[in-house]
Amino acid sequence: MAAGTSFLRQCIATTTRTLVTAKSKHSSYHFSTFLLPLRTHSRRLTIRAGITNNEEVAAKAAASDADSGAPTIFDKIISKEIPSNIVYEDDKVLAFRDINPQAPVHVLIIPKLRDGLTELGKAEARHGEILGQLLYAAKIVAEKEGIVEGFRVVINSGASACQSVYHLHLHVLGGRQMKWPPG
Ligand code: DGP
Repeated sequence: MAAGTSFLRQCIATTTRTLVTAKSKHSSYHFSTFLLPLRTHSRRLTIRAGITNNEEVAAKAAASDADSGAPTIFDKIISKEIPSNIVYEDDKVLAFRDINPQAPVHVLIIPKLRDGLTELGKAEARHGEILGQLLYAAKIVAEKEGIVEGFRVVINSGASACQSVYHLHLHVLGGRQMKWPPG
């Protein structure tokens, strides 16, 4: 009985995270639409929980390959092997629109040379200059996109932050009211 209750609580907690994610990605989804069936049908509960876990599982899978040195999709974007919608570029950084935008403005900024920066958590003192350049590029992008009066810069570092591409990148988000805390 106690174990069953604990399992149910865990499922509801997982599901709640799913709902937050779903709402942020598809603003037409409403919390109550999901929550009621989830409380009454444990089968659906499992299905919904799977949505969140996919994101987390994908992030963990990406993390397991993070230090292999293998090129990422961003290397192909830098080399223009695959197309992207470039917003800003200089000799050190590239800024392009995210393929899966979470706001009216959602731009990724990456260093052209990864130099060990698979994630922010791998930064060393020698990376100070490029880290500053990336942040300054975020301000330039915000200006170019007309959101400099209010924007958010996000760096997901590591699997528990759901980082999915292991080439350091800043997300520049804006064009809508941001909420806090983030999911
Ligand atoms: P993160 O989860 O913090 O590692 O963010 C990675 C972002 O990269 C994610 O928001 C989607 C974006 N992304 C992945 N593949 C591509 C791509 O091929 N093109 C573009 N423009 N963005 C991509």
